[in-house]
Amino acid sequence: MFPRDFAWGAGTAAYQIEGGWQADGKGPSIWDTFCHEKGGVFEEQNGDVACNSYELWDKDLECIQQLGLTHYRLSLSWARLLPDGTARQVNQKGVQYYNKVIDDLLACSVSPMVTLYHFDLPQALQDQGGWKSAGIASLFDSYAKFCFQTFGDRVKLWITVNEPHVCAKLGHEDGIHAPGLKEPGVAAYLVGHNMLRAHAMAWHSYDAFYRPTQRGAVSLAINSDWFEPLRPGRKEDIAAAERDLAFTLGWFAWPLFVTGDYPEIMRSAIDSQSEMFGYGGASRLPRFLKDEPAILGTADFFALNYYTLRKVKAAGGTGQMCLKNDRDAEEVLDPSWSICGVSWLAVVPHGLRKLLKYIKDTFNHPAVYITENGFSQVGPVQIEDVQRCGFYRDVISEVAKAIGEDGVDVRGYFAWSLLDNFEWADGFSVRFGLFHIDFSDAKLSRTIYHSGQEYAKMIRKYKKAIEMSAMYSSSGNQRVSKRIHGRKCQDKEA
Ligand code: PNW
Repeated sequence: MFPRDFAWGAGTAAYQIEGGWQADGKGPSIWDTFCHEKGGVFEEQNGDVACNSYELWDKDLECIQQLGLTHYRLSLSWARLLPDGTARQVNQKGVQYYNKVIDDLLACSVSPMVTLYHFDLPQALQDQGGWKSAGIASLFDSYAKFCFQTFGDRVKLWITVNEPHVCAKLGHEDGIHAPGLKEPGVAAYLVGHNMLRAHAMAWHSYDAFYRPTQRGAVSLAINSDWFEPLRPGRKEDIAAAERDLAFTLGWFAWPLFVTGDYPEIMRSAIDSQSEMFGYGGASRLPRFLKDEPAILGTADFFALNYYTLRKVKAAGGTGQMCLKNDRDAEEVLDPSWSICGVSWLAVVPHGLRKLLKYIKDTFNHPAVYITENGFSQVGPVQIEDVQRCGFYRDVISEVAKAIGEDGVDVRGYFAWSLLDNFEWADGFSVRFGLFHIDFSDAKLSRTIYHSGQEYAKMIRKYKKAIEMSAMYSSSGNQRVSKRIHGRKCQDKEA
């Protein structure tokens, strides 16, 4: 079912694994600040050391090889490369670190997929207004150009921003992610807007200056659940599920793939709520300006982070002007689904197939990379993680069906995550890794989970099948060429 050149990957993010938060001239990021101010993270934990991948990269590479990955998704720490966020000062030690990572991967025939921004804004830029300020887009563009220039000779798959929805909402509405702002109903839309503008500027820069020689592809990673009406016969539940999808996937996918603007359902819901609350002035959902770089068409592929499916019913206002109120949808977990680890993560692999089909039909059959999907563990560590083995088997078979039966152009699958790591506000209490790390042990040794072995087995099986088909077709080719040759000889003889 899986096409030749299918990407079998796993992902990580800089702040979640690297540690070395002050090493060799790295500047502070908003996650350093957020964790060091008490109260935001489980048991006051932080990513100061995390998996110490800054020093233990060789060990990570061994894990990658043990799985047999063809691709590895990592993110660059902006503040490790440009300590104050601007290209005025480049931290060469940071450049060296990522050069080594990229070169080592390529030497092992593993292709890097590189995310430029995975939640860790340089603190110096937050101090100037961060993602809420319009000027962030050109600062991001300069950083992106620096990265394309420095690493783009070897990196062919780029993600500009990871999960703008999560940064916007958790970081600026709920205040449970860095920078910890609680400005309901307003800041998140502004942040999402500036992330799209920043992404589009970087894409246009790549397109104009780097694509001609580097020939890579650039996208933005959108996280979305699949949403279904709780009571499929009820109009209000159907409408609530549509709204939920528009406010999650549509928020970013519509501008990139459909109209260059936000979904109409989203704008009208926000504007009618503004009116209800007597919020004057411009729409809380900003507008894209005509004289700025176009947003439409600035994704070379669809990058999807999928975790779960949610059943949705009409909610009926929260009484406050906020995102939840604008969405007006209540999400319910089906009691028959098992929950894995974190409360929001129900195990529903078939939701991925449905979402993939929706993406194919709605966004004009794009090439899709599933840039994150995974299953977490909480509580006593189980190296023999039977349930997670089953999860990976099931979800990958759903991807196979999406490709084989629904004709979705899926180009790759990245398990989240290579390693147990710093799971943001949940600290180290939630484990997503294919490799276990004992964070209380100074060596931080990596031990493969059974699910890691299961994933490796699936990758081996795929590689074997590709090898066999190559052998078959090359022996076929030999026969064909012999035949041609034979005919030529006969022709000559004739
Ligand atoms: C994604 N939520 O984030 C991120 O890209 C990863 O860094 C993270 O480790 C992974 O998913 C697992 O959580 C999310 O609360 C963080 O709904 C929080 C949520 C969803 C995604």
